[in-house]
Amino acid sequence: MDTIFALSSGAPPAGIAVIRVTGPEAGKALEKLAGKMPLSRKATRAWLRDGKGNHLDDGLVLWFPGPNSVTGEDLCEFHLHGGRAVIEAVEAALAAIPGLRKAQAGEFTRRAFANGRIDLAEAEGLADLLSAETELQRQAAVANAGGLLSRKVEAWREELLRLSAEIEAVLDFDDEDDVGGLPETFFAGLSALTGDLQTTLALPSSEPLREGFRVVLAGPPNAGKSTLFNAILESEAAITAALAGTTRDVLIRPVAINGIPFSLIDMAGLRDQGSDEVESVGIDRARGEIARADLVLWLGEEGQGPEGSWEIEAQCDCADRVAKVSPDFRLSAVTGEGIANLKVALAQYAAGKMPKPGDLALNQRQSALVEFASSELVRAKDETDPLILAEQLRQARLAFDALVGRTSTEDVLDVLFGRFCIGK
Ligand SMILES: Nc1nc2c(ncn2[C@@H]2O[C@H](COP(=O)(O)OP(=O)(O)OP(=O)(O)O)[C@@H](O)[C@H]2O)c(=O)[nH]1
Ligand SMILES: [Mg+2]
Repeated sequence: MDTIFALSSGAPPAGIAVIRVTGPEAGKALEKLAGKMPLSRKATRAWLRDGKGNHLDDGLVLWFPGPNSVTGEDLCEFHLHGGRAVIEAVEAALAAIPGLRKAQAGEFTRRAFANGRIDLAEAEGLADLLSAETELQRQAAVANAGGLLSRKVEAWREELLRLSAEIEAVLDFDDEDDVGGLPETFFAGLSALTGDLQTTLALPSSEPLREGFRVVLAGPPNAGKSTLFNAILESEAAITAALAGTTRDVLIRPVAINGIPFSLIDMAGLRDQGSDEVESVGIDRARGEIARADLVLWLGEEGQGPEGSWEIEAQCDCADRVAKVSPDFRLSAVTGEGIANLKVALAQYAAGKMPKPGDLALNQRQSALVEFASSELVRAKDETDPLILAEQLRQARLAFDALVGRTSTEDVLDVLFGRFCIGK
C-alpha cells in the first residue's frame, strides 16, 4: 500500500495550507520533516526541513495513528503558510521519501471507505457536501454524509435477514415444499417492507437538488427570453438584441433563488425555419432542452407552449405587446415589474419538487438498486416455492449491499470517487 499525500486545503495563496499524508509511511514522513514525533492528536509547532537539512517552513504538525484516523491508516497533517512555493517545497520533500506519492482525486475518501470508516452512501453524501452551493444542498448532504440513508438501508437489510430466516426454518422442518408453512407475519412483514421501499422510491430524487432545477425559457425569437434570463440572473450573461434569432447556443447558468438551486436555460427562439443553418441547429437543441426541462416558462403565443409550462406575458411595459388573456405571470424584464413575484413562485414550486431537509433522497444509482430490490419482493409475494422465494429475498439483499458498498465493483468505485477533488 502506497503512502499518499495531497494539499487538502483550498487553492493557494491562502493564509494556511494543509497537506495530509496517509498510509504506512506517514509517521516516518512526519518524523523526517519535523525532526521528531509529536504527541498524537496534539497540534505541535515544528520547524520543517527537507532531507538535506534545508529549512522549509515553520508550521504546525498533527499525528493521528491508525486505525483511529479519518482514513483508518496512519495519518499526519502539516499546517503551513499557504504560499505556492512553500507548498511546492514541502510536497517535493515528501515526494523524495521512498514509498510516498501524490494522491489522486478522492483517494483519501476511498481509503476511508476501504477501511470501513464510512460506507458508500456516506461517501456520496460527503461528495455532495463538498460541492454544495446552496443551503438546501448542504442540508441534504449533511444528512446523507451523517448516515441517514445508510441507517435506512441497514434497517431494510435486517428485516430481509429476519424474513429469510423464517423461510430457512420452513425449508429445514417442512416436508411439503410449499410456502403454506410460513406464518402470516411473514407475508405481513414482506408487504410492509415492499411498501416502505415504494414510498422511498416515490420521494423526489436527489439529482435536481445536485444539478439544479432545470428551468427553460422558451418562445419564438424576440419574445424577450434572453432579457428575462439576464433579469433573473441579475447579470448580462446573454446577448440581447432587437434582431430575431439573436440567441443560437444553449446558455445554462446556475442560480440560487431563496436557497434553492436552479439551472436557468436560455436558447434559440422557436420557429419553423431558422434564418440560416446555425440558427436551425440552435432550434433543434432548444427542443431537446424543453424535453429535459423540469419547468418551461413559455413566452410565446398563449396556449401554444409545452404541456405544464407557465404562461408568461413578457415585455408588459410595451404598449404594442401581444397581451395574453390569462397569463400566470405578467412581467417586464426592463422595468423589473413582476420579476420578484416570478422568483418567489419558482422557488416555492421547485422546493416542492425537491427533497425536503431531513428527507431521504436517492440518486439514480441508489434508486435503481432500490427499484430492483422492490421488484424482487413484489414477485416474492406470489411465489409458492420456498426455494425460489429465498433466492428472491437474497437478490434484494444483494441490492442493499451494493447500495452501501458492501459489494461494489472497481469501476463503480472509480466513478464515485472520481467526483471528489484531489486531497479529499
Ligand atoms: N421594453 C421592453 N423590451 C424588451 C423586454 N424584453 C426584451 N425586450 C427587447 O426585445 C428585444 C428582443 O429581446 P431578447 O431578449 O433578445 O429576445 P429573445 O427572445 O432572446 O430573442 P432570440 O434570442 O432572437 O430568440 C430586445 O431589443 C430587447 O431589448 C421588456 O421587458 N421590455
Ligand atoms: Mg435570445
